[in-house]
Formats: sequence, C-alpha cells, structure tokens
Amino acid sequence: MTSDANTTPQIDGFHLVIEALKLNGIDTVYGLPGIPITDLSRKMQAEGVRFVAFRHEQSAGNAAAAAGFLTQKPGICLTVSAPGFLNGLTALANATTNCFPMILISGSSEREIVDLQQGDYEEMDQLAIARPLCKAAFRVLHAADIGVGIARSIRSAVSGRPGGVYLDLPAKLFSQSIDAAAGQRSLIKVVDAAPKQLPAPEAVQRALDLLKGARRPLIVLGKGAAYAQADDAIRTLIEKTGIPYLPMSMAKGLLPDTHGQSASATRSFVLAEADVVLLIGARLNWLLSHGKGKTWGGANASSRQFIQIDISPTEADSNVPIAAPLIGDIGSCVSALLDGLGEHWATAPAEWTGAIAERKDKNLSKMAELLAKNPQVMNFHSALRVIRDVVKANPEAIVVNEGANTLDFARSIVDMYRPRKRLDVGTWGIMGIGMGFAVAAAITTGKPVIAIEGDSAFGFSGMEVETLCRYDLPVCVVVFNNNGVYKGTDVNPRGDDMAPTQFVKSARYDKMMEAFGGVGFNAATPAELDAALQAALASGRPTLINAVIDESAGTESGRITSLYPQHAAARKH
Ligand SMILES: Cc1ncc(C[n+]2csc(CCOP(=O)(O)OP(=O)(O)O)c2C)c(N)n1
Ligand SMILES: [Mg+2]
Repeated sequence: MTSDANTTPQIDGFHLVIEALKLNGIDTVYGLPGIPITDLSRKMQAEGVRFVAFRHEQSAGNAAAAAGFLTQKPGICLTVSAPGFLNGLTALANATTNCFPMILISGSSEREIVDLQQGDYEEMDQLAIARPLCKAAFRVLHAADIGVGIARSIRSAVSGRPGGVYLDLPAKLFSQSIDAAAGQRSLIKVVDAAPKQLPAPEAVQRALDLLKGARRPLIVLGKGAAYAQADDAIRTLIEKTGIPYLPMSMAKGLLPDTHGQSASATRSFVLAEADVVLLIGARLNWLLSHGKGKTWGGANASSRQFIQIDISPTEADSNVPIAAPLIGDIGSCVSALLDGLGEHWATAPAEWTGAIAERKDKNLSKMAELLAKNPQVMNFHSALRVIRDVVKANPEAIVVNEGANTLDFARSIVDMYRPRKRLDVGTWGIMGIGMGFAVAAAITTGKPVIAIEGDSAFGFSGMEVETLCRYDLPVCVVVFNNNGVYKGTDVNPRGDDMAPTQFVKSARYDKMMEAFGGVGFNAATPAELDAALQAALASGRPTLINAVIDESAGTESGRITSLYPQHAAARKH
C-alpha cells in the first residue's frame, strides 16, 4: 500500500493478488521466478506467503497438484510467460486428469502486442492454449477484478470434480494501482468453496437394493475416495457390510493393506467373479480395463452390475452401463449408504469371502517366498522387501512412486497403512512427478517422504535434488538403478549406437545429492539399503540412495505390455 500527502492510499496489483490468496487461506506458492513475476514472488515472501522455488516449472506444478490432493485446497503454481507457462502446463493437465485441485498462475506479455502478433518478449496466447487442458481458464485485465479472478479460480478448482485451473495475469496488471479501500472491498473470501452434494434418496435406495441382492459383492476404492477425507465412513461401510475391497494405487492405506477384507492379493479373481461392484471415487478407465473384457470375466461381464459413487453425473455410463449411479460428494454418499444399512444388514456371503481368502493366502505365501529370496545381485523384490518393512515401521511416511517395473512392483509389495500416504503416476502413468510430489508431501505434512524412483523416472525431475537440499526437506529418494528404461540389457543390433532404453552403466545417482550438500548412499545389498534408509529417516536430511538393481530383472513396460502396438500386431500373426 502506498500513499503520499496529496493522494488517497493506493494498493497495486501485486498486493491485491497476495491479499486475495491470503484471504482464502493460501499460505504456500510453488513456482519459478522471472519476468514478469519475480517481484510478485519477492513480495509474496515479504507478506508471509511461503514461496517454494523450483528448478523447472513442471516440478513446481506437480508440487502444487500434490498439495491440492493432500489438503483439498488448490495448490498454486506460479510461472513466467510462454515457456515457463508451457512447462507448467503438463502438470496442470495431469492435475485435471487426476482430479487434483490446482491453479496455474502465469504472468503474460502485453495483450495489445500478443493479439496483433507483433513479436513481444515471450509472446503467446496462453489463455487459449490452457483452456482445453483444464477445468476453467480466466484472465484478469483490471486490478479491481483480481479478487473475482482468484475467487473464481478457487471455486473452479475445488468444487464438484476437482481439477486444474489456469489464471492469466498480464504484466501490466501488477503495477496498476487502485484506491486501497476499494481494493480491499474488491477481494472475496470464498464461502463454502466445495459445497457438499447430497445424493437423492431414491438413488441411495436403488444402490442399497442392488447391494443387498449381491452374492459376490466387491468395493473398489479410487483416489477420489482418498481425496474425499471420508476415511471413517468408508472404513465403517466396508467393515459393516463385510464386502471385500480393492484399493486403486493411491487409495492404498485408506484401510491398512493388511486388512482382512482387502482383496488386492487376488485382484484378477475378484474382478472376474464379482456380481455387483460398488465404485467409490474410482473411474472405469484403462486402469480398470474399462469395466469389461477378459479382466472382468469375459462372458461374465455382461451380467455384472455397477453402483458408482461419483460427484460428476456424466461419469456414469462412460464405459459400461451403471445400474445405480450415486451422484454426490463421497462423504455424503457413503454416509447415506451407511444410514440405509440398518441394524440387520447381512454381511457378504461366506462362500464368496471364503473363496477369496483361500486364493489370497495362496498368493500371499507365493509372494512371501519370492520376497525371501536373496539373489546375488539385488532385484526389485529383494530391494522392495526392505522398503516394505521400513514403511511398516514408519506408517506416517509418505511414499512417492514412479517408474515402470519400479512402480508396478512397489505398488503391490509395499503395504500402506494410513490414508493419503501414497502418491504416484496416477491416471496417465506420467513420469516426472517424483520430486515435485515429494517436495509438496514434505512441506504440507512435515512427515518423512520415501520416493521410490525408477532410474529413468527420476531423470525427469532429478535436478530438484537441489531443491530438496535448499529447503533441507526430509525426503529420501531411492533410485532403482537398473541401467535403463525397463532394463539395462538392450543392445542396438547395428552396434553403432546406444539402444534407446540404455543408460550409462553403474551410474552413481547418490553423487547428485552429495553435490548439493545432501546425503548419498550406494546400496548393493538389502542390508546396505536397510541401513541407508534407517539413517535417512533418523536424520531427516535429504538423502539419495542409489540402489543397484539387476539390470536384467525388469520387463518391457512393467505390467502394461499389452498396450504396446507391436505386441498387439504380433499376436495377430
Ligand atoms: C512423460 C512420460 N514420458 C515417457 C513415458 C514412458 N515411460 C513409461 S515408464 C518409463 C520409465 C521406465 O523406466 P524406469 O523409470 O527406469 O523404471 P524401471 O522399469 O526400469 O524400473 C517411461 C520412459 C511416460 N510414462 N511418461
Ligand atoms: Mg530403470
């Protein structure tokens, strides 16, 4: 705020943006400075908003998205114009796909020049480019509209199905000044940003009737269920009905993975056999084989009935018919089901739960055998056994996970015990979320983070180890170093160049962390890995463990080989 003897007090665009964010409880911004937002980042800091600066905007955007998922408040990413904006855009699109609330705020160049395409510094029509990739996109041209712009962005990000929002702030806006009192009045404190949406009573009854008649019921928990923070209601519903459940990867830990009703260890059996499936915040996309085909029992699939809890009415019937859509927020829908169960609800038939238990036991002992092996060179199993045990002993730790084999094996081997403790590549299977998610997890929760990273996956955001060191965050990165993408044994048949999936052999990723003052370990055995992890958790220092993994242990694309075009073609011949 500025004033002198001859003028009324004024407030500028910089401060209106900052005040609008603060008024709405936003205390942290993830970003990367430069024209025209460097001063905004400084002034934010001066006004008590934490500015966490990254080395690449995509990581800052990923951090904002993860913060949104963990807190139900929109995570804010701040970037410069054109290239910085584009770098942040992948994270914005990924957040939208995953239903994480975030707002990408980018500075932009002179509208008059951009729109006439006269070649301004970092010229780009950012609003038009962002619009198809997010839930909503806004531009503010007048300082007096900043309050509305921020309020609309917050509402759009968190209400209904959460997602990404783009907010365009042209450079000229920041230096515009308006009367300070009018400026304060123009700010909006958003009331009830994500209103509850109660399901209709007849929709609840329809769902209960279907569930009551089920002989082989199944509940699938998606990351929407984790986001909803309706943990007690969801657990009560599962335990009261005795229905076996499957958590999608980021729903792991909503109930402890060791829970008796978890059917994860016999996923293919329950998906193929279940007759009524209750989806809670889980979409029937590719991760659930679109609700049809071989995974869902082939011929059986057509007789299966779905109940779908989702906040978006257009989600139902996206892939297969939904017999009982239950539209509303997850907390309200699950509570309504609980209320409708009454006193005498018959739990899931013993024939079904018994068949599951039998298969589960068998699969779990097979897995235990695999995990107990101690091969000469560490493989995914022997390394993940160590991490599984460390997470069990430290259930408050947050696990971040990306890669192909490193992802697939970690997802099934590392049990989670508490809600929202697992962050991963989500709906798109995107590489590059690792360090951004890890930073946000550490900053928003203050808990230790273990990032389980394929060596390729890590490379997408690896420079952010400097960010981990700069903010001295309790993040332990474990790089599963198998010398390449999927494995390190590929050779180029012509012999005149490296294969596309190969990396430098025996690289020492731990040295990267040491370069910035963090702690590095090289671990070639389970015992070394365990010691390094224990040291990292005890010290709370940024740590990188280079875990040496058998370079021949992985398979192409981990477990999604079937999506490869050439494999599909090969099957036909
Ligand atoms: C942004 C992006 N680029 C490329 C891919 C394709 N991709 C999937 S997994 C993967 C890396 C797998 O290698 P690594 O992380 O080393 O895991 P490993 O299987 O070796 O354990 C890549 C490049 C992707 N999913 N996302
Ligand atoms: Mg690898």
